[in-house]
Amino acid sequence: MSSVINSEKIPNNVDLASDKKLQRALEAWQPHFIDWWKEMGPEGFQEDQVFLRTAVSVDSDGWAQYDYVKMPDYRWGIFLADPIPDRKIGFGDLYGQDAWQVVPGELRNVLRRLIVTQGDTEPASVEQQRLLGKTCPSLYDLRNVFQVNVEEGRHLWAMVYLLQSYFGRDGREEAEGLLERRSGNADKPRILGAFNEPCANWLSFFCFTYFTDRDGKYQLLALAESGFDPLARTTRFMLTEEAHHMFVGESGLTRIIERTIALMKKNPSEDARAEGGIDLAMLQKYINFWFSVSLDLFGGEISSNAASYFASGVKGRAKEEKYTDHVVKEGSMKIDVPTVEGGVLTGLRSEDVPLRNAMNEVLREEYIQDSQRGLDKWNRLLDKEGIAFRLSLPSRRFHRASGIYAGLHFDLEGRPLAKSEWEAKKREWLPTPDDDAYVSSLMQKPIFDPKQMANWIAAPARGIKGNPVDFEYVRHEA
Ligand code: BYC
Repeated sequence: MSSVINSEKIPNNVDLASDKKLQRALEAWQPHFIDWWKEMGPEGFQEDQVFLRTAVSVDSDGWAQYDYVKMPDYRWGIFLADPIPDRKIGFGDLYGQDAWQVVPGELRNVLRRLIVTQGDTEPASVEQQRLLGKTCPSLYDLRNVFQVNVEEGRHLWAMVYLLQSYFGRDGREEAEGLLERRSGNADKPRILGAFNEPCANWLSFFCFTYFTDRDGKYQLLALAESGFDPLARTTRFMLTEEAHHMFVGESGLTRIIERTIALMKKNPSEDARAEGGIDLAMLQKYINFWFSVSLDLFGGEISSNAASYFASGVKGRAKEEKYTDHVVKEGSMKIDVPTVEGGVLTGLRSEDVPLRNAMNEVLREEYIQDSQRGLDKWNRLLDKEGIAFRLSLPSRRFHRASGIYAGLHFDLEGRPLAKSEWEAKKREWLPTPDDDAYVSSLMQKPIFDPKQMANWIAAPARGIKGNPVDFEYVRHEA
């Protein structure tokens, strides 16, 4: 094996040492990945020693190692969750048949497209977050964004492994394409909307990891059911890492709220902004934005693509085992479909949509309920502290850019609005350039002293892997 592609440098459980075809493909791709990482990965920290977790096996009680590492030397590995012996397809028309160990010819294009779409989001998120280090609120948070970034890098490797091992030449070309598109670039954008949105400050980052990474959780859960067994096994292991990314989002937003409460209490008129903090109304606007762009990631409410993914055994529902009917030839879901006359939105009509065509909505519904948990927790915190403000999720119809509500206007409760009403109100509901400027103004300077925390966020309750909060998680040469 070449000096770059070996099992020491690339931890794996896919027998890379004896897979000549995969070695050759990775040999061609890996240097491009490193070039991409150096160009588009975290800017200004590539030489630092960072206390990172690296996946080294799939054992549930010892899958990761923690140590200082320079990010370009991170050991991005390839892991599939352990096989389930004699696994069967768990849903759709082929329910009960053997899962596929190779790609069925007739499903090749569809599977490739899903794997490319999933793979595209991973480097996109690294690109979106590449400047955040320059304004970090603490070394603890700096390490967390880098941890998220290297693991998104590993998730890219996971999809590249599938493309290179199972999709021949087109797969290798797609693997290159994943390094060529760029988040937010008008000529070669990333595939899905939310991954082209700027994630320019830490409030956006925590909303992104709370809301957008949670779409990742649900999409991975749905792909973990796939009849294509290597995809199911890869995504099952990715979910282990994804949990930490959502923890970063949930704990980050919780810490912002804790700090805002403390600043409100300090101020005679409960004005967190006057104390250099993030007011709750601002947080609500960011929630409105990131929740709505993340809802778009689930695809159309009524989707023949989703129906055929389900029918053919390619993509199931999250935790398919909790349902009783896995074939779903019958049954429907009520969906509020907009009624439009002469280009004007007139209202909503409840329609019974065959359940297979509503699979995107089934997943979106679970995602909404899961997202609500954090809001409930934050509202309990506000209540306990005697603060009347309540945070809420906007309606699923609010500010949508894909699906049946796209291009139409709804208020936060989902009531139809005329365009002029929307134009008059949207500044109250979504972050304006002035809001972004205010949030960014709080985050002008990075904090590299392990004993300090930015003024707008509370310290976490505990550090990483048993270390104290003020541990030197990143050894940064200023
Ligand atoms: N933006 O039938 P439809 C993650 C396209 S996040 C732009 O409604 P379908 C992560 C769609 O491709 C998880 N285009 O949707 C998180 C289709 O195009 P064509 C990522 C969009 O096919 C944080 C057309 O619109 N994983 O892991 O059911 C950090 C109509 O399609 C959008 C996946 O997404 C959009 N938002 O697709 C790091 C899983 N939505 O056919 C990582 C793989 C739809 O007309 N992807 N379109 O050209 C899928 O399962 C599906 O492609 C979708 C929905 C869920 C995206």
